[in-house]
Parts: sequence; C-alpha cells; structure tokens
Amino acid sequence: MDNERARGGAGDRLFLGLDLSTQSLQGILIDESLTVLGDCSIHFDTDLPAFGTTGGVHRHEDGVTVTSPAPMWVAALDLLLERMKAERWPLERIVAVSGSGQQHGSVWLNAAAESALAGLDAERTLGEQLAGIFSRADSPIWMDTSTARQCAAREAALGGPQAVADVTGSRAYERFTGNQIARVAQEQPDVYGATERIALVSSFGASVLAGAVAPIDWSDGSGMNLLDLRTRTWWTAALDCTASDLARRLGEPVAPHTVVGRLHRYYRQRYGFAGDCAVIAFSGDNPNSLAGLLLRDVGDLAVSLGTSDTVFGSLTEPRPSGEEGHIFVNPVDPTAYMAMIVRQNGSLTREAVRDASAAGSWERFEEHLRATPPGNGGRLGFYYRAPEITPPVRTPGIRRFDAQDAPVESFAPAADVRAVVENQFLTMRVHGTRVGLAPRRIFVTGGASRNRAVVQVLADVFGVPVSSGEVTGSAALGAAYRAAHGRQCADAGRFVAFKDTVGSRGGGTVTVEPDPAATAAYNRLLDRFAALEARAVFRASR
Ligand code: XUL
Repeated sequence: MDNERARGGAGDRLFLGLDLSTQSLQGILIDESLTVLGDCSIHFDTDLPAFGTTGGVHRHEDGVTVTSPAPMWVAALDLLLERMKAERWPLERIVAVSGSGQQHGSVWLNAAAESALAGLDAERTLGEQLAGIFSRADSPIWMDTSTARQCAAREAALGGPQAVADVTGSRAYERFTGNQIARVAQEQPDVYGATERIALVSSFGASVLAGAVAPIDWSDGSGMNLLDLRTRTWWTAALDCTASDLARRLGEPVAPHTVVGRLHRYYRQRYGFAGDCAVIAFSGDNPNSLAGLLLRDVGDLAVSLGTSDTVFGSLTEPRPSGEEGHIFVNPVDPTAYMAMIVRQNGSLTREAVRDASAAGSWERFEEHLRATPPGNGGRLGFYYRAPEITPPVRTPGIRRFDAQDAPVESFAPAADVRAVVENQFLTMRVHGTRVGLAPRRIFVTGGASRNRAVVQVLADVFGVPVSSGEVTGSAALGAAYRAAHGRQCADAGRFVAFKDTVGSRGGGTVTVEPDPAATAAYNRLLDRFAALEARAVFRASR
C-alpha cells in the first residue's frame, strides 16, 4: 500500500472492512473522509492450496451438496493480516473493524469454541489454536441445493410458502440456513448434538476477531428463514420445526451497527493493532454492498449486471412474496428493510445473444440497440439459457413472441438484441415491484454497465435516471463504512443516521436520463409482458 498516503489520510482514525466471500478474503482500509487507503486480498484456491478448494468450495459427489472448510477462513485471516503488516499498513490507527460474509453459510462450533477463542495466544497461529473448535469443519454454503425436502417440510409445517415469506421475508430456499440446519440435525444427529453454537459466516468472522462467539446481525439473519423480520427476534414456530434447542445454539440476534466486542489482544500483540479497536457486527455480502454502494435513501436501487444479475434497494414497508425475491432487515437503518432479487440469466445470456446476433461484438450489439425502437415493435423474448430463480424456471429454453402474442422461432438480429435487454430489465421491474421496490434513481454496476445503450434501456424501462460506475469490492467497502458507522453510534451512545457517517458521497459518474416517450412505451407493455412471461416459463414445482 501507499503508506505515505495512508499516514497522510484525513483524521487520525481508520476503519477496516473485511469481506469473507466465496472465493477470497478481502480487506479495505478507509480514513475518516472514507477515502480508500488500502485494499488487499487472499484467494483461497491459490493462496491456501492445502484446502483443495475450487472457487473456494468443495462440490460433493451427490451433485447438490456444496461446502467450504471453515478452517480455511481462519487461516486466511492470519495470512491477510500478515500481508497488511508486511505492507506496513498503519494498523495501530484502526478504531473499528467490521465485515461481510457470503450469505446463508453456517459454521458449526463445539463446546471448546468459547474458551479457545477467548484464550488466543499471539505466539501461535489462529489455525493451530482454532482447529478443534468445529463440530463439523465443512460449512454448507449458499451454493448448496441439498435441502429441497427440508424446505417442503418446513413450509408445510409453517403454513405454506407465503406464510413463511410473510414472517421471514422469503419462502423456504434450499440455501437458507434454517433448512440447512434441519438437514444436519436430521441426517447427522451426533454432529448436531455436539454443536454448542451455530454461526453464520459473517458472525463467525466477528467471533474470531473478538475472541468470543459473536451474535448474528438482523440483516444477515434475515437469510435463514428463521428470523421474524418485524420483531427482529427468532420465530419460535420456525425454530421448533427445524431442530431441538435451537434458540440457545443461535444466540440473540443484534442490530447491524452493534459493537459485539473489542478486538482480541491477539491482534494487538501479533500485528500491532490498537488497544481500543471495536468489532462491529458483521453482516451478509449483499447487505454490505447496499452500504458500500451508498444506497442511503428509500428509492435508491442498485442493479448489478454480472454473472448473475442482482437488484436491491431499501424499503420502509416489507412486502414479502411467497414466490420470489427476498426481504432482509436493512443493514444501515435498523427500522427499515431491503429487498433483493437475484437473476441467474445475466451476462452469459447477454453474451450468447451478442455472439449469435451481433457477431460477438459489443459495439455491434450497441448499434443494434440504437437502431431499434423502445418496445421493439411489440416483439417480446424470454431467454433462459440456465434455470432461473426470478421468475422460477426449471427447464431452460428461449421463447419469442410477435406483436400479436404468437410464438415465433427467431427474430432478426437487431430485434433479438433489443429483446434480450428489454426482457432482463422489464422482468426486474415487474418482479421488483412485486416485492415493493419503487426506484427514484438507479445505480448500475458490473460489466454491462459500461455499455451506454444498455444503460439507456435500463433508464427508459424504469423511467428514472441511472448512474453508472465500477465499484470494486462493494461488500468490503460497505463493511468499512459500517465499521465507521458502528463506531460513530458507539461513541455517540445512540443510533446515528448512516447518512451522517457517509455524507453526500457516491452517486456514480455518468448519469443517463430516461426518455419519457420510451418509458411510456414500456408502461404500456408491462401487463402484456407479465402475462406472456407467465406463459413462457415452466414454474418450478417441488
Ligand atoms: C444471496 C446469495 C449470494 C451469496 C453470495 O442470497 O445466496 O448472493 O450471498 O455470496
């Protein structure tokens, strides 16, 4: 890192954000003006090859179980801090650290965990000292789809998918932690019996830093199908149909800005951290990205156009759907919520149409978009190259309709390009509206946000201005902002609005304004689009 710059950073106090994602552990250091001073990552596959992961995970032979070794995350933390020390990061000026974890993953801790965490000795590595704290060292993660049976049983016990969504924010999803816990309790009762505490990846990260099992925060806790969104307490009926004596194993959930402990002396003695460094509750990666992209106001929507497309934003009133989308407690405003939609058919689907209809060229793709009218003369296409989450589609396929709703085999190349882009944004609008998202402005990030003609369609479909800009490491950055926010709340002895911590920064670089005539065309199309989409998809059934 540019140490001179760090030493010259605004104010004396620095904040550290960590992101334990599927493939890597990233650390971002910011100063009081929230300027990034340092950014460092450990990549699990290459930096810790002894754990034998591919993409940070182990895919099991049954084809549905996916786990990551929790000891790998522990080893990664020592490695990251060693690098920061070697690069002479001013760790002694960090007054708060917070973090982010891939959502839904669970870490299984035995009765030895509390004392091993509390007694960390700076002469030995974390890996050596924490090797014996797991009742199972393999953590099921969000890519695991092995719990269809538990989802069906828990939904049946709790009154169906809509009833589960009404209380927890989402219908039962295979990757959600409550369903994962039910599977372990049923299939490995000895493991469950030997488990003293169950952490999320996020709360586990905070535990290793604080030297004590840290509480789960409300926002990441919303990804478990166990938390009552409105009371922010565990839903007793959901606990009861999951596993015995679960409340004790989960501990009490807390607000995301809570100080969950002080950084253990291990880090002071081994790496030179300050004595007074607060550990702020860790949260999920998507909640942290909401903070990192500075979506401060209700009506600010983030659209991330990546391998999968994600849409999320803040809400004041949750409107959970028993069919689609997720509602979480908001990570920076404990009285508010966030809604999120995940679409599997993102960039690979756009690229397939680019290859087939624009000779593999993004320039040609953009020319096609500019040469065709908004609304595509009534043509609508539905492109599911892979099974889809929103809307649920189990059997991949492509369906195209002409202006009279008649199925057609193909479109001319330019119309095909427009159809795939319009499909992706119209579906975000239709399904986003169903979970209560009503954007006033959009921040778009990810690969396709560099294509201005694509961003123009996004602005036109939603009828709001769209800013774009690449934010790398939005989850780690959000964790660093939340560290600053949590520390500010603690110092003030009361909740301080996140806006007061982050000020007026953010908002992106280029703003594309919607064309009112184009938006009117999309408004007219919307009902027809939703009806045809319902016809085009094969709904997933359990
Ligand atoms: C969200 C989800 C993923 C993980 C990725 O529900 O499953 O986005 O959080 O880390």
